[in-house]
Amino acid sequence: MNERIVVVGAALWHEGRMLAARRSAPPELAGRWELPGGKVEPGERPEEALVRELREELGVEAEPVARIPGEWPLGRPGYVLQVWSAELLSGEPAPLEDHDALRWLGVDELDAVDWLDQDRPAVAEAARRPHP
Ligand code: 9L3
Ligand code: MG
Repeated sequence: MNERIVVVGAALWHEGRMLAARRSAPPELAGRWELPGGKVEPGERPEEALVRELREELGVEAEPVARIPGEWPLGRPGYVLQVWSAELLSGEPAPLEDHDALRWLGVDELDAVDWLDQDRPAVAEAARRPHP
């Protein structure tokens, strides 16, 4: 069986800046920056997974706004990254799970962090498109 695992990431915007999160695990990804998110669970819609992951990882409420066209293969076979733009509704993001630093980046600062390879094109696409 060809298992396909969708990982959702959020280009989370607030006041014109996008949130970048630095991974603390696993060791091969630690220190690299990503769009926060995670695996879609069986029976879950991707947008639901995104809301859940942002709650668990950052302690915030957020609303998915639009899918960023495209899909980026991840390192593990069968895994793909899909990205939504999202708007911060409430809460102050904190690195509660899997991250050890957060940064809000303006669109002219997006190159300031060492993104995971697969996230880099997704971040560029999200920044090019209209955002909340
Ligand atoms: N991943 C890559 N970029 C992202 C996210 C949220 C995740 N923006 C990769 C890292 C892991 C896998 O997807 O190999 C599953 O992610 P998680 O559930 O550990 O966050
Ligand atoms: Mg995650």
